[in-house]
Amino acid sequence: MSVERTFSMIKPDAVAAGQVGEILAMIEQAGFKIVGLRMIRMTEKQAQGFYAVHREKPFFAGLVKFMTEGPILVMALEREDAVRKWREVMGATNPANAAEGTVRKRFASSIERNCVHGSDAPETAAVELGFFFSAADLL
Ligand code: IDP
Ligand code: MG
Repeated sequence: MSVERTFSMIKPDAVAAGQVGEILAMIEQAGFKIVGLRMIRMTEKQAQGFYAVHREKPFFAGLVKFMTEGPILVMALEREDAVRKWREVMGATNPANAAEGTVRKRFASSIERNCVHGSDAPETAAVELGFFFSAADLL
């Protein structure tokens, strides 16, 4: 397995709750190098575009409202097997199913307000990194 990059976000719930520092520490302790990081506030259009794959889901409108309610951190993370490893460190979508010691087990309050995002495959990571970072940002 070679070094790869994945896309990650710290969502509005965790930023508002002051959990950024602890989540970044968990990321670094898991062996990731943070190779890109910005704080932004997504517009409704950006959130709809980013989550377009979920547009037919019953939770789509609520998800867009949540993801635009406040600032977020967008990040590019690098390590061996980064996509799979960051999904493992994040924990399951629903914190009720998340393993002990995962970010979502520690900080998420619901299946919607689950504090972090991670790409689900290398192909998705490439698209999601490109959504928020230009190639020159991530040399
Ligand atoms: P993931 O973030 O673990 O990849 P996805 O299924 O891709 O999970 O869903 C994207 C995001 O949509 C989740 O992280 C969560 O914020 C929200 N979400 C997913 N399923 C539900 C649901 O059943 N109700 C409300 N929100 C949901
Ligand atoms: Mg997903």
